[in-house]
Amino acid sequence: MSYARPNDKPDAATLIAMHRQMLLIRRCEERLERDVKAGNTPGQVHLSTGQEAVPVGLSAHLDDGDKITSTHRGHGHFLAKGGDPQAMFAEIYGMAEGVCGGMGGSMHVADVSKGILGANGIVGAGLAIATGAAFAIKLDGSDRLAACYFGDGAANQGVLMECLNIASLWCLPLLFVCENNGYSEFSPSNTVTSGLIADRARPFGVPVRNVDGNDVAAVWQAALWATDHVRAGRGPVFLEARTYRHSGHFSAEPLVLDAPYRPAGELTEWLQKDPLLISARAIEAAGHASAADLARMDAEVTQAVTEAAEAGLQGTAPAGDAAGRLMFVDREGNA
Ligand SMILES: Cc1ncc(C[n+]2csc(CCOP(=O)(O)OP(=O)(O)O)c2C)c(N)n1
Repeated sequence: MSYARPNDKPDAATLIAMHRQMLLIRRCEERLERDVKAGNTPGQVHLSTGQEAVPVGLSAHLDDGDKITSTHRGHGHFLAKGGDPQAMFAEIYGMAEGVCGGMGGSMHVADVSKGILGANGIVGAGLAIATGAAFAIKLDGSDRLAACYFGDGAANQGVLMECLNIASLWCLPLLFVCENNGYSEFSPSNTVTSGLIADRARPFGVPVRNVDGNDVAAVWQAALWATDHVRAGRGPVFLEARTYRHSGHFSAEPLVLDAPYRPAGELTEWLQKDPLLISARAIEAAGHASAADLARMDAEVTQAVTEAAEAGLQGTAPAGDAAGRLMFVDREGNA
């Protein structure tokens, strides 16, 4: 029995909503890049500009009851899952009004009420957390699922094998989502990764699909197959989305057009395949909206992002004892 519905395509409203969501992520991260330069953030950020289609195409099939785990490059995962932009900005600025009280910053944005179990600075750690979340869902007997985002670099961590094994054995409702952007920090994948990443799932009997991670409609379609499969109780699936980060690995890196570890012209080539361009072309070609409509949408989103960031900057510094209070609880669980 196949759970694939290859002819199902996102309708006009979904395409437009996904375009808006990708714009939101892009404009938030562009703002963050400027914030780092302006000294508004206590630390650095890892941007996912260019990779927006993956979390947006998947999140269209998720709601607050579904869980995600994220990576060090997690702003897009957070926003696509419905995380609040202002609370994210405040968090990254280190403010008490931040989504984690200003204690986590960019690499730990989390909002459990939205099923966002957190970004994570430890490469591959989200895999095990999502596997645990999927086990909890299974014990609860609900039709929820857990999805773990991880990079091509994380695909070389042993924890991936452990999670594939147990998720398959216990038929867990778990969606593995590899965002293959071709680089692990400053190392091209072909210098650190052997074989094909999706092939790592096959010996465990986990179904695999490769998808163009810059085409949000393609991701939406693959995610429809994946979420149908998982929700039907058929066990885990593995998506490998090929994409590319426009930015450097992190914001401390000089953002030259072609960084020394990238072949000349590679970024320019990928900019022609920008997920926003692909999505805009598809929407316009289908007559769902005009270029002028999309430009208006962009202006609205940009304005909302500016307001969210400025409001975040007006926050207050966390109280001196806040970290201690969040670290320790008494026997009754009170902070
Ligand atoms: C366990 C662990 N090892 C090494 C690092 C250092 N590190 C930070 S990001 C990164 C590369 C991750 O590459 P990938 O998983 O492909 O994600 P991307 O940065 O491309 O999004 C490494 C090795 C780390 N944070 N955690």
